Amino acid sequence: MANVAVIGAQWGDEGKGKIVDWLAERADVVVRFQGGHNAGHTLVIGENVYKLSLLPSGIVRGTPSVIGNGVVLDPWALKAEVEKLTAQGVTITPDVLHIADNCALILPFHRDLDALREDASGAGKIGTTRRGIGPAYEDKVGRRAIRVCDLAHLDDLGPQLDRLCAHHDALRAGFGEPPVDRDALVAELREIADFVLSFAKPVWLMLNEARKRGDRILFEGAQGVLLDVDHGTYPFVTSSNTIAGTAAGGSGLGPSAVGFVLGIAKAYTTRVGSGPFPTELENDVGERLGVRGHEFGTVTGRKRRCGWFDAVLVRQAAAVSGVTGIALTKLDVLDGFETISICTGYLLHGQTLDHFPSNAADQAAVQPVYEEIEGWSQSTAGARSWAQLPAQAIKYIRRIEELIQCPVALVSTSPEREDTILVR
Ligand code: 2SA
Ligand code: MG
Repeated sequence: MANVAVIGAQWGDEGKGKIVDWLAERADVVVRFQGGHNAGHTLVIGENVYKLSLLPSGIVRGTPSVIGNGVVLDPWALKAEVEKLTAQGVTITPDVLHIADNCALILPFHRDLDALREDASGAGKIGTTRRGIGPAYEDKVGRRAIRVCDLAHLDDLGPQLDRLCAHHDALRAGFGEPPVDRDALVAELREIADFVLSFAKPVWLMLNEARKRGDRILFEGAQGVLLDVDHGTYPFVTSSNTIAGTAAGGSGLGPSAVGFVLGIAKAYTTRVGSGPFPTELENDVGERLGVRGHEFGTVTGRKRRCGWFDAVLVRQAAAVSGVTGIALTKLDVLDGFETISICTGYLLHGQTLDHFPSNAADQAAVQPVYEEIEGWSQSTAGARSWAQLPAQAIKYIRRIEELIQCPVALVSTSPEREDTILVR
C-alpha cells in the first residue's frame, strides 16, 4: 500500500473518522497535519464510540500517531482528550503519541478572541467552533506564536511574549477586555508544560526515518476542501489549508511522500456554520436527510445544514487536492427517496457555470442546475459488496463518478468499519 492522505472533499463531516480507522489498521503511523481540536472524528468500534477532536484516529487502536507541525495545539484540550480516551481504555504514552515540537499553541486568549469576534459579527458570523483556531493561525503567520518547544524555555519568552501580548492587548481593548495577564498565562503554561513536552519531538525526523524504512504513512486530514483558506468558500472557511498538498508541509515531508489521495464525500452534502451552500434544502427533504444522517456536529453538537450532492463542488475539490479516488459515505441515508437530485452546474446571472466562482457574492448567488435520477426502495445499510447494492444505487454512484471526473474507490454503508465496499 502506498502512503495515503485522507481528506474531506466537501465541508467536513464526510465520515473521515471511519475511513481513517479502516485504513489505520494497514498503516504504520497516522499523522494529523492541519487544523486543531476543531475536528470531530467519530470512530465506532464494536459497542464503543470514540470521538476525537485533536488526536489522530490511529491512537484508538494503538497505531503510532503524530500531531504534525501544521496543527495548532491547545495544551489543555490535548490533556482533556488524552484523559477522556484513557478513561475509555485507550493507552496513550509517548511511545504512541508524538507531537511536533514546532507546533504553534492555541492559548486561552485565542479562544476568547474567537468568541468575542463571533459574538460581535452579527450576520457576518463565520460560525466557527470557537476553539481559537483562527486567532492561533494568525499569530503563527504573524510570527508571534508560542510553540510547543518554547514550553521548555518559559523563563526566556521575553521579547516574543511582549510582541504577542502587545498585539492581543490592542485587540482586547477594542472589545473592552483587560490586557492579557502575563504572569497568569506563564503560570498556566508552566503547569501544563511537562505533560505536552513528554510527547514532543522533531517529528519530521521520525517521519523521514519511517519513510526510509518503507513504513506506510496515513495522513489524516480534518475539515474539508471547501473549508480550505485558499480554495474554500472564503471567508467562510477555517484558517488552515485542508487540501491534500498540506499533508507534506504540515508534517515535515516532501510532496512525494503523499501517494494515494483519498477524498471522502458524502452521498449528499452537509455544512455546519455560515456561508454559501448552493444545494442546501431548507425544506422537508433537507430535514429528512439531517434526521436520517444524524447530522449534528461532533464537537459542538450544532445542527448541520443539508442538501443534495453537488458534483460541481466535489469535482473542484478533487481537482485542487489531486484526489486519486473518492470514498462515498452514508449512501444508506438516501435509501427510500423516490427521486434523488444531483447538482451538475450552476446558473449565475443567466450564465451557465461549470465551476464554483471565487467571489463570495457570486458563490452566494449561484443557482444549482439539477439532474434528477430515480431512487431505490431497498436498504443499502450495511451492504458489504457491490452485489448487495440495488441497481439504481449503482447507477447513482456511476453517474457521480462521471460528473466528478474521479473514480469512486470505496463506498461506506454504515458507521461500522466492516460495512465498506471496495470498488476496485
Ligand atoms: P474554525 O473553528 O475557525 O475552524 O471554523 C471555521 C469554519 O470551519 C468549519 N469547521 C467545521 N465544519 C465541519 N466540521 C468540523 N468539525 C466538527 C465536526 C465541528 C463541530 O466534525 O463536527 O462539531 O461542530 C469543523 N471544524 C471547523 C466551521 O463550522 C466554520 O464554518
Ligand atoms: Mg467531523
